[in-house]
Amino acid sequence: MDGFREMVKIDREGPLGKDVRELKERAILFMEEILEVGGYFKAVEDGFFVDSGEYPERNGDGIARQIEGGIGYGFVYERDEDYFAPVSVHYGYNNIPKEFKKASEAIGGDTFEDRSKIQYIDELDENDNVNVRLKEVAKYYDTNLVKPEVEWRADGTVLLSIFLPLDERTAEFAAIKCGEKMGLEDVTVVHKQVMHPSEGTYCEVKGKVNFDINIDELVIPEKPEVMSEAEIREEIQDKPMFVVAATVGEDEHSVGLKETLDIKHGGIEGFGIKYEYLGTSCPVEKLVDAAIETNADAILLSTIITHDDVHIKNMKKINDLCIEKGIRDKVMIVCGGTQVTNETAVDAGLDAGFGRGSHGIDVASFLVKRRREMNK
Ligand code: B12
Repeated sequence: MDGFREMVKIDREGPLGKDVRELKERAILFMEEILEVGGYFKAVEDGFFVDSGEYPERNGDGIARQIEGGIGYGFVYERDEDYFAPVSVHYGYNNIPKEFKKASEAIGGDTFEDRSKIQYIDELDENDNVNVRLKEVAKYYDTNLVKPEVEWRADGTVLLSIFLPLDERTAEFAAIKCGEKMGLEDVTVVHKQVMHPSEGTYCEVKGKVNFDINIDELVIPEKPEVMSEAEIREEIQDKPMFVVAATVGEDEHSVGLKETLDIKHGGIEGFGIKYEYLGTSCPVEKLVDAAIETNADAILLSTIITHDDVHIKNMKKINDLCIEKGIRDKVMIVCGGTQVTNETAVDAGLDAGFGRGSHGIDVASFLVKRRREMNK
């Protein structure tokens, strides 16, 4: 490495500083002995490397390899002068004739370039050969049907993660049973790990499903269009926005809301939106009063806990309170949380809901668009 000596310096005060001269001498003597015994390969055969002794001492635990032995021995040939391989990817010397731009031109393209050249080997078994196997899955080629796959087209293979409060051995067989009860075939445990002996075992289970899915029948909600960062910033610069935010009820989970708000986590603050964070376990009444006092454009509430549908109850409650206090048509109400979906929030009377994996830009984009709709 160029300039290595400038980058790395021996600590002259430390043990290496004292030993460096001796180490160099031992290294030179070691290399002299390599030459004496007949060179590098002979030294390997004699177990010079990686003997744990301090040269010239030897502990006899070096990794020895025979010169005339091992896989591949005797099968390495030097290439002829006119060696030429008509392939698309080639490492090392390939004597491509001048008339070709690339080697595979010599055969009009190889099997990577022209798939029709692939010769399937018919195993001569009329019930089990590649054509029969391809026919079985023909309905999954260029159609709307899809089946999970891992090893080959539409093999139905899936992987599941299962945690069981059991010891390793019992968990393995319980996990197989779980897989079978879930309707999987050929169930095996491909990985298991004891989390803590007092907790239990995490298992990864492999199995096969026997169904397929018609993607035409899927009901996929439209993906909301998110504005660009520049567009949002520009709009907020022209027309500032202020929001109040808190986790409500008895909810102490603050991480998700802080991620949504804070500039450091790509939150709405980064687009110029100002906020007042009222903290955790905030009564919805207090949040609504804060919105009135500050003339906020929006209320952002977070509800992670869902026991007894408390998240839906709090969403409905805040909507009702805003109606009661006469500000609902002036203020946007946006809710978020692990179990929150846009549908549950809108059904509860709010403007939008954001669940797991949502980002500050999604929320900022929504707020800007919704404010336009409300003509605020
Ligand atoms: C960290 C954590 C805690 C920490 C919280 C620390 C803190 N300061 O936040 C502590 C240890 C305090 C805690 C306590 C409890 N927890 Co807890 N906790 C978690 C855990 C492991 C991670 C939550 C988290 O931070 N996720 C990361 C963030 C980034 O994701 P997120 O919250 O989903 O937020 C994203 C979106 O949802 C959305 N979002 C969230 N809020 C908002 C708000 C708005 C306005 C918008 C637009 C978007 C938005 O955007 C975020 C970014 O994408 C979850 C399990 C899990 N893996 O989810 C359990 C979990 C949430 N906790 C749970 C439980 C039961 C509890 C306790 C009741 C346990 C107990 N028996 O004491 C207590 C309750 C305390 C209380 N009063 O709230 C359950 C909730 C079950 C349920 N469905 O109700 C969970 C799911 C664990 C479980 N599987 O049982 N917990």
